[in-house]
Amino acid sequence: MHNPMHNIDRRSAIATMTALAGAAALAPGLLAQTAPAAAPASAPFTVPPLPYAYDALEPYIDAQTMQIHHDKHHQTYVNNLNAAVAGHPELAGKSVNDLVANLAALPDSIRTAIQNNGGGHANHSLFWLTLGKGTTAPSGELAKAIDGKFSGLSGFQEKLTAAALSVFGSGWAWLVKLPDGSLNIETTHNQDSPLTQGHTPILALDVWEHAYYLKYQNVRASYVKAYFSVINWDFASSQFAKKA
Ligand code: MN3
Repeated sequence: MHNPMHNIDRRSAIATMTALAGAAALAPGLLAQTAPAAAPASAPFTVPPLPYAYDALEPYIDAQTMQIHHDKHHQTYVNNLNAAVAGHPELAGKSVNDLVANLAALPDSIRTAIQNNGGGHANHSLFWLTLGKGTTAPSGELAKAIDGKFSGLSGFQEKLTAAALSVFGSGWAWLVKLPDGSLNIETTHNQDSPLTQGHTPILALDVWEHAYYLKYQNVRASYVKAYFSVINWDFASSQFAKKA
């Protein structure tokens, strides 16, 4: 079921962001005078709207999990990230991916906060995009690369599953593109991002318990199995095709 309220909220949120972005580009001083509550300089980061309804991934990922995960967990990372960069005008204008890719360049006092909360924002923003229903297989260069590296989709599934189940505690399993253009499967702990290692995420699999506990409880393996039914291969294929 499509929730019309959700769409209206999303449209108006997009319209507001677009208007603010346009106003900021044209007259940043004016924006600060006229719309301080909507876009305070101290809160540059926002949670991107889900590109589908909360229940779009049912029955594999349930609507309640999606709603709490997106609206509460992701929002908390964004709030904490905004708090971390407040008072650091030298970081203004940097994207979250920039921040996470260059942790070593950050002030000591906020590096860990950016690692955890910038990572949380970057990782979840990508996670939502890598999910979807309707595309069943990788295409183009990604399809060839998966065949070459993993001897096909089932080999890939086996390897990503093993990686996801190997994460002790909270973390992520990833399909990434390495700087030499090849594919790799890796894991990160907590909210660490492959971007910090210079790797480009192609697929993101959140294995924190908050990603699956309501529906799957302690059985991470069932959630990981279900994940393979809701991979947005169109997105993954386009992500792989992007220049590093
Ligand atoms: Mn999560």
